Amino acid sequence: MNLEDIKAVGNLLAKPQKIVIVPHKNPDGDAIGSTLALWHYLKNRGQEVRIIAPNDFPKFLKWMPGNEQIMNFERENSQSKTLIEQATIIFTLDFNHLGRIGQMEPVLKESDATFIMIDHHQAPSDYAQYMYSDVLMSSTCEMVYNFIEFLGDDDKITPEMANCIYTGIMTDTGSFKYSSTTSRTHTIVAALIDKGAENTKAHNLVYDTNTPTRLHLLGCALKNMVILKEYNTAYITLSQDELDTYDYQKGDTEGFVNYGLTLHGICFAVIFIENKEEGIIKISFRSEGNFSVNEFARKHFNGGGHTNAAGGRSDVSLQETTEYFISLLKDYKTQLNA
Ligand SMILES: [Mn+2]
Repeated sequence: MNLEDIKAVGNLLAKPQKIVIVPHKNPDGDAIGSTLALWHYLKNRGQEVRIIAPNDFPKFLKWMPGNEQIMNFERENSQSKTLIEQATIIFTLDFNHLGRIGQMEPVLKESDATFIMIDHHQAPSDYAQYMYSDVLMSSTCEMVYNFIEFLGDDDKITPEMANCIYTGIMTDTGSFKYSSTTSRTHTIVAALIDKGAENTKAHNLVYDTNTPTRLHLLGCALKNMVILKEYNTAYITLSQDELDTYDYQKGDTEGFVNYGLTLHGICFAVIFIENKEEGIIKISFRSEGNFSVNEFARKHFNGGGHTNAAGGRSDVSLQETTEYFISLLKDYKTQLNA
């Protein structure tokens, strides 16, 4: 964000506004952490502010301070619409394309509010008047920390905000191990602990919350894993029947895709998850090194994301989807063996 924009946003926030903060659909730790931290910050500045999420989010995130204030657009539809219609400022966090918010898209498109984007994904679209977009950032949470610092308010970061920002950085960096983790990330994390972030508690509450059925579902996923050695690729499938057998709850498959990358020599890992209700196959892509899953997902599976982590979808059956996927790999053989 350039100085001029920071000044302009600072001036906007100096006046009373009606603010709505929006994370992407199926919000993750970074989306919930960043929207909550910003919510606390703006509320403490005396602003009228609400977070409206496109849909529900996993239980292991429902301990973060203020989470009970998050509105669910699916469940509280008319109230959400009214708040968006009345908003003078809309912050969009952890996404950069209105297609990422599902049924909220047409409602946001109608709004005359000033849009402010804070996000670290590639190829932002141009709906926002003020854009803080940086693909080199570990997480939107790290950017919210910077944003508050830009406004000269890092001394106003409360323990509540510190816990939310810490959690989002932790989840988006795979506990500080992905290549997007910089010395600056660690400097911010150190500052957050000084400001009251409870690091051990955040880890326990997010990662040590398995249910027996989730571990059994993981077992099923790992058993289904197919390893394509010639492409250094591993993929997992989960059918709706399998999800039902293990009493699938929202968020249960989070992180499953990463297991493929723990295999020696594998640099491309994918999970295909059948969703009968939506009639789609949800896909997550992960890679190590230079192979861009963002480009792969954009080109073939109506998705996108980052170089090493992206999502996509398919409208054909699980079997047709994996067959199509395998047929694509031929063209990437050199890249995947680099
Ligand atoms: Mn993120």
